[in-house]
Amino acid sequence: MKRQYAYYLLFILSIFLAACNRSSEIPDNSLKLWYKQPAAVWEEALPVGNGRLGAMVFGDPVNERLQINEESIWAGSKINNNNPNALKSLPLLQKALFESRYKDAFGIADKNLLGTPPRIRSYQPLGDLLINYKWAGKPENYQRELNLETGIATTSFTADGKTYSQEVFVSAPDNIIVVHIKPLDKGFINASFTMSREIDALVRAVDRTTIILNGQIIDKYDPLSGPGGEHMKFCGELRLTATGGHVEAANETIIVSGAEEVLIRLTAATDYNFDKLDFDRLVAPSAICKSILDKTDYKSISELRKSHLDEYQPVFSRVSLTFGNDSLSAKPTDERLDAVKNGGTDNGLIALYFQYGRYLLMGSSGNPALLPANLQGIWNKDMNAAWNSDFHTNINLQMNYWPAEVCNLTETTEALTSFMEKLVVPGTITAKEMYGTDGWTFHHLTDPFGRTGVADGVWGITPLNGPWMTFPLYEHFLYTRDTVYLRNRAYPLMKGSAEFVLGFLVESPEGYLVTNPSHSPENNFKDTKTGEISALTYAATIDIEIINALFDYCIEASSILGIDRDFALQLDDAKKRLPPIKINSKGVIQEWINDYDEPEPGHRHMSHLLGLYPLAQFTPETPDLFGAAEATIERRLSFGGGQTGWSKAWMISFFARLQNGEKAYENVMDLLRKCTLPNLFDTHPPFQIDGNFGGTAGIAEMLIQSHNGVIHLLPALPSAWGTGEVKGLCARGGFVLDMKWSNCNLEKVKVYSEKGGRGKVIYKENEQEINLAAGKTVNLKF
Ligand code: FUC
Repeated sequence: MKRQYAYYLLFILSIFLAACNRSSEIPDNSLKLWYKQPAAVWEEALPVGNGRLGAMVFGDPVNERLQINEESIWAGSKINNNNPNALKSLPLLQKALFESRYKDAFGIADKNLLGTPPRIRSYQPLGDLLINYKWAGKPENYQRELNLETGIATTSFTADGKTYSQEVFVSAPDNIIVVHIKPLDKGFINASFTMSREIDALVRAVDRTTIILNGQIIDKYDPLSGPGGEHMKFCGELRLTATGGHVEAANETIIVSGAEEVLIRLTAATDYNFDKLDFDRLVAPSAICKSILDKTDYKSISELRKSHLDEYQPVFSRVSLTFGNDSLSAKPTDERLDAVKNGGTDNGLIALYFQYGRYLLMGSSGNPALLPANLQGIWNKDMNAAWNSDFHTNINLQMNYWPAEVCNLTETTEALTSFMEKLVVPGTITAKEMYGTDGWTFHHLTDPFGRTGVADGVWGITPLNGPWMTFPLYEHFLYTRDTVYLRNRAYPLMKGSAEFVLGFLVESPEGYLVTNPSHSPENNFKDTKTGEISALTYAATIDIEIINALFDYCIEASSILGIDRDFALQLDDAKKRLPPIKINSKGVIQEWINDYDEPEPGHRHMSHLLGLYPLAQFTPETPDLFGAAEATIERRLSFGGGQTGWSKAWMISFFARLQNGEKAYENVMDLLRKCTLPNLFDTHPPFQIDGNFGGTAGIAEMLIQSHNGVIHLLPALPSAWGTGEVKGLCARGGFVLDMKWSNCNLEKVKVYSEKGGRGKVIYKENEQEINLAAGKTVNLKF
């Protein structure tokens, strides 16, 4: 009997050990995008970036390609494109719009307000780094991955019986792209290395260690986008160190034979002068590259990797998110995505998508970025990119920064703040020249040269896009409680913006203070009385929501800072004279000043719902507007709304604010199913990064909300996320929270406050007050 018992125990023990063994064999890929084949097209390549430099790694073990970007390589030049006729035609245009004479209004606006010239030029790639590996046989046992925990893209394979690894990362502290190729056993590397660019550049291997790509964008004159000429200068420099073997240089190529290891350091620069928002012939891109690379000449790969990880990891690892076991991470990412597209569920993929959004924001807007994340973050392969890969300010640039604060990446907003500070200069000229006001503004897009006049067409007449873009700055204050930032940086911009609005508002026939001209981004309405279709109107609902928020923020800030009391009173008075937000005959939030028809009721923009998210003007405390906001979304969706990536991503946050976890989750799944490429980039065919950022922000919004003075825990938790844990999400008021839940019930909550402060925390119907001293943590029980 005893022996039987011992055998039984032994049996159990062996099963246990076998299980342990198996689980240690399954690699943890929960923070990896990984694939069994190289990228066949750009949309399958893996992005790496440090905010200033970016690369798309194809991971081809024979013909490797790294498509490279530097944030300031832009075609075009600095132009004041404010239409000189704007100011004198403004009264005529306003009159036409007040009198619903839309054809007249269009004619006046098209001729006199449209930018001169109306179009900008494109953000462009630096070029490619091309590596041609020579193996006797075909590489096998192939795998490539992007590890979000390290920010390193690794390709590994066996060739001629040896295992090789190629690592790529973009170091923020060293400001370079690093490529390290190494056999893991005693293999040798035979390969040639070169750089290339389709146009406007010359490449040469200067010696056995250095390849230089030198160029200058030559723009042709185009009446729509402005003067031609020799514009932005740029340079890319590559330095190669081979250990052992033989190295020679020929024309634009370096050829390495029989090396034990190859290390490439690559950087790029332009003659862009951020302070002037212009290229500057006093800046020498090649000298910048040289000085950056000189500093790393004596650094080994381990030192380079260490300094990269020391800077990258503490920021990335601030937030973790899991929904129980990520059992599917043993499958390649493209197969996981395909399974989801075929109707499967995969919470682990959602957590990966969430973290990928954080990774992409660090990679496109982290230090040392000068410019904010553009429509493609920093990653663009085209000389004429879709929408020029520009800074679109009628939803897209705003959406790029939605995850920044809540997802604990507050430093990524620095590039945005400083860009906005620069835009104030041309924006002040636009306010004065076009609208005759104080303050500053810009319209629906801009470029690094600071275009602030009207772009593209009359739908570009959105003078309140400047004010809208001040919100991320105030949000930065709300999350950090950094009053020095508020006083010196955010508030001056907000005040200038409010001054513009005050000067721009005019009295409408109904006696309201209104914006005129005005436009609900990219949507048209049909005037029920005249049957005419128009984009332009006065007092589109989005404008009222923007002004209410801007004035509230300014009033609050002036009281926190103890300044500008009279100005705050003036704003308060003006606020009282704005039109109310209306619910129309269909029971939805009315998008325009009157209850017009909608030629496109499923339009992708949902600008009049800014009040639901990201603003918090429609909440359960305003039940009518809250209900109408919900009806607005249902109506939009029933007509095919939310069809593009960013629009779908916005839906997630809308439903999160409506505290409808199931619908929010459905939209997360739709985002993955309908709007996501194999490398998890968001589509707006081809690719647009705002949907990635909007998706990440939306997932965070399902887990935590912190508007109107209350921190709301798990406000939109879907049943599919029954078990989970999140650490490091931020709440307004300067709090950082960890939460753990199972069976859809919150089990643990930890709140930390860096600066100290009070707050109210709600979970379901329960409410608790917190009052934390600086640096203190509290565990809450609900
Ligand atoms: C807005 C959207 C378009 C596109 C463009 C870059 O204008 O309406 O769909 O995303 O930005």
